[in-house]
Amino acid sequence: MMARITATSRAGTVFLISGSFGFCCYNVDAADPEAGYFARIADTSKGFTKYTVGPSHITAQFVKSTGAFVDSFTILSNQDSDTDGFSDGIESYAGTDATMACGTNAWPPDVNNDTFADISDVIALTGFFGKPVGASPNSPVRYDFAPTVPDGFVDVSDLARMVGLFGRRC
Ligand SMILES: [Ca+2]
Ligand SMILES: [Ca+2]
Ligand SMILES: [Ca+2]
Repeated sequence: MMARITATSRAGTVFLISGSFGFCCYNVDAADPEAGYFARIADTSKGFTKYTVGPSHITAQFVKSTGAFVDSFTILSNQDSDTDGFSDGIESYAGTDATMACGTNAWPPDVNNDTFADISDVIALTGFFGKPVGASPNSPVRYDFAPTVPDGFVDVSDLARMVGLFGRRC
């Protein structure tokens, strides 16, 4: 069983119940007066929650062993220490340096590290377009730097953010 209460930034505490073993599963009563407090809930899957923790973010992903339930969320810092337009949280998540605005793995849209956001970066990103973050052939996390809380996919929000900076130098 897996249940989660809101993960909206600054919305308060996140409660996560993740059943890893034992008898599966007690039925969830959707009419229960407390059911509405849960952002995601399921009574059909067993599994565990994998946490990925960086200096300015935490990502939690439900890894199922039975059933089909899918859930993940990220909590991150909105501070931007190097004032490069990308929060420490996004940089922590994507693996760029949150204290360096320019250079190797320093500015999220400059995926080829040549200090420009240009067509080479767009081509590199479109190579993973539509893919979730994960092991090959999925996308490296480096390409998932949008929206404000990255969503685990390389899609139009990442491309739009990159194209919005097209031609700029970090
Ligand atoms: Ca930054
Ligand atoms: Ca570049
Ligand atoms: Ca994304």
